[in-house]
Amino acid sequence: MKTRPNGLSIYFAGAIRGGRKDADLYARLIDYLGTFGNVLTTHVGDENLLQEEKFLSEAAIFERDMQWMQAADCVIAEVSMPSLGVGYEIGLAQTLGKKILCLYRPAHDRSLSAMIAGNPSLNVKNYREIHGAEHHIDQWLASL
Ligand code: 6K6
Repeated sequence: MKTRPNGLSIYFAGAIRGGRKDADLYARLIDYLGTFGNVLTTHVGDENLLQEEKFLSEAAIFERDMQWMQAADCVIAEVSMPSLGVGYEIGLAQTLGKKILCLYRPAHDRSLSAMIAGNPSLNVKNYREIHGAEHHIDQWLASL
């Protein structure tokens, strides 16, 4: 976990069991977010850490993630790869009153769940490549 005194605590959500095709993208977004504050969930982009986490029980993973969610100032979710866990985290973040940014890459072979795309409490931003996502992050964080 990166630490930066007085920075934002950022909960980054991305698919794990939902599929790891975007893991490199998550890692790059997490690095970028680290320039704004503390990313609590760096493991989402880190394959080696995920190997280590195989030794944690599922209950311990859930409990730790719930504590990080409570502590987070904001939640940024990459939602292009459908994931039960990410959907759960977004719903919980909304219940807890967190600020939430969802980043989505449209593609011809998928469409974003209406539970996310149609939710007026979420900020959903479409992008094509990472610089577009970074631009959305800049603008959204500046507006908090
Ligand atoms: C390692 C190998 C198998 O499982 C692990 C460790 N698993 C997890 N560790 C930390 N966070 C997790 C883990 N599984 C899910 N999450 C949380 O749910 C993350 O914060 C992700 O944002 C989200 C991914 O959910 P799935 O349903 O795609 O796994």
